[in-house]
Amino acid sequence: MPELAPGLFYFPEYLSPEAQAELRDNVRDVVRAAPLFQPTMPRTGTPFSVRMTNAGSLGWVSDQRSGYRYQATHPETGDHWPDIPEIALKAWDELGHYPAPPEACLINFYSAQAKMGLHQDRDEQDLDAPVVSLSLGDTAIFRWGGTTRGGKTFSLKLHSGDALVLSGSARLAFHGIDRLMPGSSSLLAQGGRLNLTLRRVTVPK
Ligand code: MD3
Ligand code: FE
Repeated sequence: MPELAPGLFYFPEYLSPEAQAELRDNVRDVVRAAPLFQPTMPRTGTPFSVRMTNAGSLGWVSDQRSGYRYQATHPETGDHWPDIPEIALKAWDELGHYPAPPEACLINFYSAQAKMGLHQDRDEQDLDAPVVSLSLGDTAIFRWGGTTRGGKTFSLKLHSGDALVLSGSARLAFHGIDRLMPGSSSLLAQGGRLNLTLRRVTVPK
């Protein structure tokens, strides 16, 4: 199991080409039920360049007024989120090694120009649970560092089908996506990249 840093595990080509195509189609169905929305930053209202949706009992959302949070319903339609795709649940079971199921599957869609600045994921109550990430479509330059801002950082190309597990001290690492490599994958007909992150939000009983 390749550990790139303490708690950061990398599984290149974890999903077969067939599984990638199936998961892509599952995400298309999720997006039909729960359309992509463009989150905005707390206080400033600056929009993210990444569009998002969720599957699961809870989904991550953000807007200027109420900030970052998890909620059971889509911010625009008010509907409950669709179920998490089977392939993603299987990845959590195989890679997460955690005794409770994920509650949220955040789905990020990157167009060719989209990026995500360095940040920590701290909106979950259960910070002992891992995060499992699955990449589909165009290759992205992923960057991560330590648990404080301004330290040394490292980068890694995430290809379609790759999985990452963030656990232990990597769970609170700063991380982001510098840029995409447009045209690097033919999985998504219109190009771009999908990233699914499976998360436990509440502390299991
Ligand atoms: C390291 N997503 O959704 S995935 C995010 O590719 C997010 O869309 C990026 O950062 C993306 O919050 C990176 C890899 C990842 C996901 C969650 C992490 C790395 C992480 C949580 C803690 C530390
Ligand atoms: Fe993140």
